Amino acid sequence: MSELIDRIGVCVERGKVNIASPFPNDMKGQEGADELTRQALDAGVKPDEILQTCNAGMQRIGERFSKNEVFVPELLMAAKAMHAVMAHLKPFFKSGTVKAKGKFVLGTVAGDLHDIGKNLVAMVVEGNGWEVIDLGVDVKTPKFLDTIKAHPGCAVGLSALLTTTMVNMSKTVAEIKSNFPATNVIVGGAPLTMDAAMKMGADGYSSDPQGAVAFLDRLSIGG
Ligand code: B1M
Repeated sequence: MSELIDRIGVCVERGKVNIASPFPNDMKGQEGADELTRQALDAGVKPDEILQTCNAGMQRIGERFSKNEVFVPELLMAAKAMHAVMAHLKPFFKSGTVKAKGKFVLGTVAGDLHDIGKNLVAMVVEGNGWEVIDLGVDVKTPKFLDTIKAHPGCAVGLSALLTTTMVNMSKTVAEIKSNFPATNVIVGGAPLTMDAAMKMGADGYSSDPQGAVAFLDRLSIGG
């Protein structure tokens, strides 16, 4: 079983989406992230375990990208393979929703196109009973402000994966706080830290989706 799980991580790292995918050349004709994830779930592997191996695969491709061993096309294929896995995992993260605890407006900040982590946050938060209004990627401040206005009482989550877009995140947090001081804002994403989040004026920071749920649940019980 552990071999099957490892293979999913390798498929994500190598960008092997499914059996029909001709990329990468040396994996032509082999099953990909799509088929192997289905097999693993059918065999009773926990979705969390699959997610863990995929995150490790993403980590490896990121490190190779940093060393100039692979380039943007390889990152894109890795993201595509990750999406194939997530399509299978989504129902597990979403199950259990009963009645919305509140609204959570979520988006990746301006200039940033990374959405895999943000999508995971959306799934887990939704699965924990919150209505998620996902604004997508490269979300400019006015879009956040308009959405907050349209959904009074909502909480807001901002994601950033680039050190350069943390600057935009900071500006968006400031605008939200200046226009809607009572709105609770949580930030997250690989380059963020609690310290950076507090300096931006955010109310919370989490390094993972579960921490975002904990933050939101504290709000919903008035804590
Ligand atoms: Co980009 N990229 N990328 N990339 N990419 C990184 C982030 C990078 C670290 C790679 C590297 O150099 N090692 C680097 C950033 C360096 C930096 O600024 N510190 C980088 C770069 C430089 C770039 C480009 C500039 C490359 C170029 O064009 N020269 C470019 C920028 C494009 C843009 O955004 N304007 C770029 C492009 C891309 C792709 C489009 C090819 C693709 C994204 C596809 C997509 O998302 N649809 C991509 C990818 C895949 C990556 C890596 C390999 C993987 C990111 C990922 O999905 N991780 C990444 C390297 C790495 O992370 N090791 C890299 C898996 C995901 C589950 O984790 O997103 O961290 P993550 O989310 C986590 C937590 O952070 C947290 O929960 C999630 C689940 O645990 N979290 C939150 C996230 N948001 C949260 C919000 C919360 C709470 C928790 O509350 C609201």
